[in-house]
Amino acid sequence: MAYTSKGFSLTTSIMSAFELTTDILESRNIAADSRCMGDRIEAYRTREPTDSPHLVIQKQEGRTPERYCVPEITAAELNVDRLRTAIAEHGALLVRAMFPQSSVDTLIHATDRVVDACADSKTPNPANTYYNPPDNLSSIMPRKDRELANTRNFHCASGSAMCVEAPSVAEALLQLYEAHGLKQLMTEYLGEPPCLSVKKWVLRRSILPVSEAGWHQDGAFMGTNLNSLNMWIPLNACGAATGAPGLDVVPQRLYEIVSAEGAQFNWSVSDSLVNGEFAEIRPLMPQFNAGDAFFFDHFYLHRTQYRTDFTKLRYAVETWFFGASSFPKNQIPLAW
Ligand SMILES: O=C(O)CCC(=O)C(=O)O
Repeated sequence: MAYTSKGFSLTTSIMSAFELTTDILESRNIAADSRCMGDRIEAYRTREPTDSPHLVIQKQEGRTPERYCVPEITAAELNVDRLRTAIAEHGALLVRAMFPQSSVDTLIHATDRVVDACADSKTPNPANTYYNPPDNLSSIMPRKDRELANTRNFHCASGSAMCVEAPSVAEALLQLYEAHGLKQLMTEYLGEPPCLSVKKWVLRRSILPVSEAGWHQDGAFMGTNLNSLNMWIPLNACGAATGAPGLDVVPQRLYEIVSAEGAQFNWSVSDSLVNGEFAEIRPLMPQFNAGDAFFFDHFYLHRTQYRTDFTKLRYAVETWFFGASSFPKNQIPLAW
């Protein structure tokens, strides 16, 4: 891909030369992967974001979409223009069948193994594909061991785990994303090479019954003077009335962080505010299929789908990408 004064000149072509199988995953060199992940984290230890990033989504005064919805396209239709237009007009884009079932099955198995290994991390275990945290995880956190322990406890309680706990899984995911054209797409979208984040790259397996997680915009704790894109990959059918928790979303492009007044946390938004302020737009609960890719940024208002009668687990991978110079330092960036 060539970078010219007008930006990146090639549109993204989606490739799929590499698919992730458990055999491929388990044949990786776990020591090399752990070193590599450690180096990716180290690359950002002293790096600070620019104070004045060029924001890739600019506020469009007075522009309202024809209808409030979650726009959908197929993987073959995905390119940077479609992505940027959807995020600017609707706040999100749902790409159907981005990843094939073989990779999805491998990731469900990997998520089970990583989440279980993290929950059981006090039991001594030889380093393996599914658990081998890089040595610098504690020292990179601003409050060191305390912050790492809090982050791990938070994940453990919600059935999730940071991808970097299992560097071989993380490296294999990067390979999978690159094979599907996502590194190029993110570079084009963000206007510079992407980085990822230790804290916001998460393997998720829901716990039932689902507890009421607050409506939120990730910008409330990441900051907003940055460029971001989350790719949320459901690994099984979820949302709507599937019986497995998806995401509830407010299908609108927002440019500000909504007030936390009356909410449970200082970064969340109360139910009554969502139902009052966004009554006309009406929150949606889309149906997601295994291997879809749901893109949104730090202004999108959403929550883990909440109802009391879910009967099925939901697996997902959450991966946030940021500009290499416009990242939230508090989420612990790492190089791609
Ligand atoms: O997977 C979930 O339920 C929550 C995901 C989320 O909040 C996010 O990706 O920002």
